Amino acid sequence: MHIHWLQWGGISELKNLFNQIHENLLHGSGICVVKNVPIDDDNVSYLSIAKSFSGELLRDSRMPSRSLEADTVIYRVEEDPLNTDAYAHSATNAHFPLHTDCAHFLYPAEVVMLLCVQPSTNDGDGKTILTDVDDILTMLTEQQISELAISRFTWWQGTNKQVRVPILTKSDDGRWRIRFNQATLMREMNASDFAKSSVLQSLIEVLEKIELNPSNSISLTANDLLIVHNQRVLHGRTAFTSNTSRLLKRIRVKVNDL
Ligand SMILES: O=C(O)CCC(=O)C(=O)O
Ligand SMILES: [Fe+2]
Repeated sequence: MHIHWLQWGGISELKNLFNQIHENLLHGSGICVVKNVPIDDDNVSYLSIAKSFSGELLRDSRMPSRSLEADTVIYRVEEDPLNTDAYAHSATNAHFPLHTDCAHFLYPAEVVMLLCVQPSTNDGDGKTILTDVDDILTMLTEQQISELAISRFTWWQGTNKQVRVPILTKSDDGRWRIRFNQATLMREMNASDFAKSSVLQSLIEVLEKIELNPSNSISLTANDLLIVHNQRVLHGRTAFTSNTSRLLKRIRVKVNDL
């Protein structure tokens, strides 16, 4: 994985900063970290970057009990002792395996932003794990790739909505895209069909290997803003010690041109 490191240079430099982020997400590695993004109660700098995409800032309405900010577009990723949703890794201190945000949506957000307000106070835990689809594909066989690109997996089977789409798709520019979240897929497919699928088990083994390679993880520090192309890069995090006040603020954006 390759990270494009950038610096916040104030509102006057926003256009230039945004152009570099956009260019990276469009043609580059799909992973940027902007350093020194100021944090204030109104999230002014953070929202100014998010709004530069001219896309739709998505609300996470799934968990009304969670604290939300800025007209509910900012979701606080923090350990929540009151959380009872077993699928809401973001509200726990547990390991969150490599995944796509909104993997079960018909159209997952193209951009996921995570602003680190406070890292875990325990050095070396709560690390961010990143990998891009091309690195994953180098560890799969041709046969596995074509199965992942052809099989329509059951991502969601709600009454008014069904989402049955492959894990790998090719976009018009010939680049691969990926959607994956093992917990949500297992929930919809049922555990025994999920366990019987050898291609899914192989993919999970590959992702576990990627997670174990230290060169695929970084420790975000306060004021670091991670921006990933959510359809080309998987992200996750290692477990962290409970009660360490780790806090990230998350924004998801639907962007037509990415
Ligand atoms: O806690 C993290 O570092 C990642 C959180 C995350 O991936 C999410 O909330 O979707
Ligand atoms: Fe996520």
